[in-house]
Formats: sequence, structure tokens, C-alpha cells
Amino acid sequence: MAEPVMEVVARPPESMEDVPLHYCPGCTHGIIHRLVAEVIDELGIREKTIGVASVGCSVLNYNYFKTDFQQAAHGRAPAVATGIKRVHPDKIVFTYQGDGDLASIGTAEIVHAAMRGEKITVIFVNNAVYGMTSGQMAPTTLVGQKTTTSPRGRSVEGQGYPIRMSEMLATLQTPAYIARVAVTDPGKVHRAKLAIRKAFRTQLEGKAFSLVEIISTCPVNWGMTPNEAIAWANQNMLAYYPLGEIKVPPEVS
Ligand SMILES: Cc1ncc(C[n+]2csc(CCOP(=O)(O)OP(=O)(O)O)c2C)c(N)n1
Ligand code: SF4
Repeated sequence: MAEPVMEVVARPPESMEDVPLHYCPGCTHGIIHRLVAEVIDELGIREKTIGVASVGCSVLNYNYFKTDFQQAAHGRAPAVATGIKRVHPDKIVFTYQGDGDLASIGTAEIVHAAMRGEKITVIFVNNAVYGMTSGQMAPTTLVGQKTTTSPRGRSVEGQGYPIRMSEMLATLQTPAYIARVAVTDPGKVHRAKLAIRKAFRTQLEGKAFSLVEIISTCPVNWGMTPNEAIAWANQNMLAYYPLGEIKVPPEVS
């Protein structure tokens, strides 16, 4: 009897290694890796792309992308990417940063790289907590959200309001493209990819700084199942962090 033929219906993008990811079940970092790798494939830029890994759960993403990669100290990815891009202006340079990394430890670096108009692309993963270190409160944690360091919920009196980094950076003169997307249902994943593509194209066209904030889930530290985490993000995070393009250069379509 003939062996049944197994049809391959899905494989990793060319720019991703075919290896298991270390992320928790239901974590959305894996979806975002895939979207970035698909965009790199479709733009045909793998050989000239250099990623900068930050510190957080995505610290090992240099094991997953087939592009060149450099590790940066916590929060310093935009500064490291600045150096790489200035030395190699012909390369496509992107950072991949969590919200603890970008909005807290690296606040200075991201603000000044954006204001200098560095021609880099930033992938900013906002899951409202410090994931890797067990779910402490981040600058992006929602009011009332319980974390390991805000067990009664974040309070405005105690910790202030969460920072909307994309809106804040969009007030600066120089950034070319800033958008907020989510990966919490298939339609949103599709739109997230379009935004990531636009951000990379902004850089390819020689325009200034581009950033895509991606609303994500951390089911383990939120104390939820993956499905509960998706529903919580859709209901609560999107109410405070509205999706859409916040700054677009007229020429980039
Ligand atoms: C200067 C510095 N401060 C703190 C730490 C500890 N630390 C490592 S990962 C991390 C949290 C990262 O959270 P986030 O950037 O939100 O990424 P996630 O893990 O949620 O993807 C912290 C605080 C460190 N390594 N270096
Ligand atoms: S701790 Fe959170 S962000 Fe980190 S891998 Fe697990 S689910 Fe993802």
C-alpha cells in the first residue's frame, strides 16, 4: 500500500529558523516574530537587515531570525541601532523591544533616537507588564491592573497614568511613521503586518524613524488562559491604547 502523502501547509518564513520558540503557551511574541520575518522576506532585505535584541522575554530572538543580530543592554537598543545604522547606512536596522525595556529602562534612548530622526525601525511589544522577570508593573500597566508589584491594582495616586508611548513620540517633529496595532485576532494580525511593512518601507525609502507598537498578551503573568488574555487585551488594552496610524508621511502608502 502506498504511503500517505503529507502535504506541507505551513512553514516558517525564510527569514526565521525552523526551531521551537521558548515562549509560554499563548504568548504573542511568536506571532510578531513571524510577521517581522514575513515582511523581511517579502521586501527581499534579509541579507542587509540587522536586528537589535533587547532584554526581556524576547532576548533570545537572535536565535530565531536568520538576519544578523546584535544584543543590546536593557533599554539601549535604539542607541545601539543608531550606531549600527550610522556606520552602515545601506543596511536595514530594527530593534525589537518590550514595554519595560522601551518605556521604562530605555525611555531616554527611545525619545532621543526618535527626535534625532534616526533611520531605524522599532518593533515595540506592549504587553503591559515586565514579562521576563515575573510580571512586575510597567509604565504601560493599566489603572487597576494587578501585577506582582501592584497587588491591589495600579492606582493613579500611587503610580500615575500609563504612558501612551506612541502618542508621546508622535508629538516629536522628526519621526516619520508611528502606528499602534494588535495581534489579538486574525484581522488585527493582518493589519499589524501591513503596519510593520510600512515601517520597514519607510526606512527603505530613506525616511526618518519608524515605530510600530504592538498590543500583546502575557497570559502567564496576567494569570489567565491564552483565550482569557486575548479577550482581556481586546476589552481593556484597546480601550486605553487605541489602534491606528498615529503619524504617517504622506508619500508612504
Ligand atoms: C538595567 C536593567 N534593569 C533591570 C533588568 C532586569 N530585567 C530583565 S528583563 C526585565 C523585564 C523586561 O520586560 P519587557 O521589556 O516588558 O519585556 P517582556 O519580557 O515583557 O517581553 C527586567 C526588569 C536588567 N536586566 N537590566
Ligand atoms: S512571560 Fe509573558 S511575555 Fe514572556 S514568554 Fe511568557 S507569556 Fe510571553
